[in-house]
Amino acid sequence: MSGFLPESNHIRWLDSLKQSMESEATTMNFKTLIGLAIFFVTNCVLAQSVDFMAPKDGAVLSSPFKVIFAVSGMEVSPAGELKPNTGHHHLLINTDGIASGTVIPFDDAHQHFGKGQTETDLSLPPGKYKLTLQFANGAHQSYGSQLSKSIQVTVK
Ligand SMILES: [Cu+2]
Repeated sequence: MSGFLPESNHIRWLDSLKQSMESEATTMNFKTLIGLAIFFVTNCVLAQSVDFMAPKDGAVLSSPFKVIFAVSGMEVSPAGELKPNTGHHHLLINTDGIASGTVIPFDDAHQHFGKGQTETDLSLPPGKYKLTLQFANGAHQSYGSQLSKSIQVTVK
């Protein structure tokens, strides 16, 4: 019988091998989970977006009404200065967001908040409107669709 492990030892060896494989799998899963957690936390912290604090999408309003802007992952700064990760809000009325890098027009459909304002009182005749927030840099160059958000409102 020399050269062979006694049967009980052989089983114990298989068991310990199985256990070490299982614990390795657990370690791998744990590492994957930690990696995913770090990925999501980092992404949330660094995520850049704009949103309307008011009005709500689909709101029915009386004119004038207050529009409140919010931005995440960027700092609000007056126009004129070109600093990374800063910019100012724009409110676009019944028009689409502006492609990244394009200067936002100065007209009735594109209001600039170049002093760094984060809210405004908007007066509009009765009707349905698409309101779009567009964040842009100190030279009014759009940050594109990632920093744009549209809602629909009805003015009574
Ligand atoms: Cu501007």
